[in-house]
Amino acid sequence: MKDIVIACVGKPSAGKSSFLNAVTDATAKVGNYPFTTIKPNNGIAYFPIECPCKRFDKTKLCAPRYGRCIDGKRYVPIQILDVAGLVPGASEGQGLGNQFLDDLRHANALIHVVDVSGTTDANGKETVGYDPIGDIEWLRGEIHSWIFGNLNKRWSQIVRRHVAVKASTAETLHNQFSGYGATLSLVQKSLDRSGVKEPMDTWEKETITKIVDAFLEERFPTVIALNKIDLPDSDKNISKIMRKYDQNKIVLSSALAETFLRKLHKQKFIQYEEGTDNVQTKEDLPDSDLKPLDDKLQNRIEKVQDLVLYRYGSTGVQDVILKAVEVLGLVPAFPVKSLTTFANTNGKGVFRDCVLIWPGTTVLEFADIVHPEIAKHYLGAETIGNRKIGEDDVITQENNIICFKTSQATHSSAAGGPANTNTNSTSGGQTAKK
Ligand SMILES: Nc1nc2c(ncn2[C@@H]2O[C@H](COP(=O)(O)OP(=O)(O)O)[C@@H](O)[C@H]2O)c(=O)[nH]1
Ligand SMILES: [Mg+2]
Repeated sequence: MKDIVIACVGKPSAGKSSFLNAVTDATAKVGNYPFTTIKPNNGIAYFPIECPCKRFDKTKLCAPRYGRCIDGKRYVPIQILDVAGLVPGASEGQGLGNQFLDDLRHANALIHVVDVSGTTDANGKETVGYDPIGDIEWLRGEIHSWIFGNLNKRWSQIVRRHVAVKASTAETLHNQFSGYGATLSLVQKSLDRSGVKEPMDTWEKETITKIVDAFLEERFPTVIALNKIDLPDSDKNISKIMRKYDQNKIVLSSALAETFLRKLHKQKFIQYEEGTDNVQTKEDLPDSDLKPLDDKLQNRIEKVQDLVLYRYGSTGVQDVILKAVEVLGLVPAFPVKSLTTFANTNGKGVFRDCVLIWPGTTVLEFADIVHPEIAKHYLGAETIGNRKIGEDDVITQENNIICFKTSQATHSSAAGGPANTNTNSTSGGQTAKK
């Protein structure tokens, strides 16, 4: 079992920490999360999805074990990691060097925070008129050099062993890449993507480069957050970058604006709905308990509205999280005890659990994610309308509310309460595995 981890990377002063603070300090009061280890540079962000409680007219009963649900909008927690210390030359040991790169092993996807305003240079020092377009290539290149270097320096040994043990290319590469958290199937996908078919002992440096390229694509799906859009030069830099890169992977953001708005919301100066341009003050809501604004604060809010909210529709910070989960293709799945009440064993509310699972996860694999005991005693599974689903069926948005039948009582924590009947269905934890 593995938590979903999204890592914020980028040069110094791009806004990684600000971004992390902005997304993790949710105005939504959500205290609980399922993750086992929360390191100091970790935070929890909330990924909004449509909760099935709405569709089944049960919003009032919806009681997520983790995160929360507001009128059918469900906020599912995911881990965000602030990875500091990447400077030009990191792969050659500059700055924190490999220590930074080692952090990446835990990440499922990357958010590359780019200072699009041109006010910081390649090393993050203050400047004017810097062209940030190179920063995008640079980060990719830095990670590439790190992985390529590790492979290249032992290449002759790797090949000798490969030939001696008659391993497949994927097996040998898996040995080399498992340290980066890669499964055999991911390595196979990278190989397919690279198009390389020649035997390994004929590979040139260019072939290895190609392999590492493909591996990076598979292993580190990346969303580019063009940050600091509130600053004057951002506009022209944005259009330049948009022309060159896949617009599907680019999101515009202002971490500063988001932090500001969330703070004012918390202090009851404004009503602010995250992910929207919807800001309301005492003037808009005279009967509310909002505090009145002085001129200075009023001006600052108007500036954020003019420079960010009205121009871009939102601060973009929540869109970055949405996009990161989207590139991973994660599917929300709901293990339930009953397909009529959607409750779990102890009866405390409905749709208690929502698990983000990898695309391609089968019903039986999901059973194991929810609890290994369920997979062990697995008899079958059903979805809405008591429709039977096969153990090898892939879970999609269409069959993601699942009731498992087991041959004997599963562990009480797996069942969400004491399990003492012969045929058991189960709901449980909040982790996914790849
Ligand atoms: N104008 C503006 N400044 C920002 C934004 N995000 C971060 N900053 C500022 O950029 C500087 C560096 O931010 P920080 O989060 O520490 O960067 P990190 O080194 O990547 O973690 C700080 O002074 C932030 O206030 C933004 O969206 N707009
Ligand atoms: Mg920082």
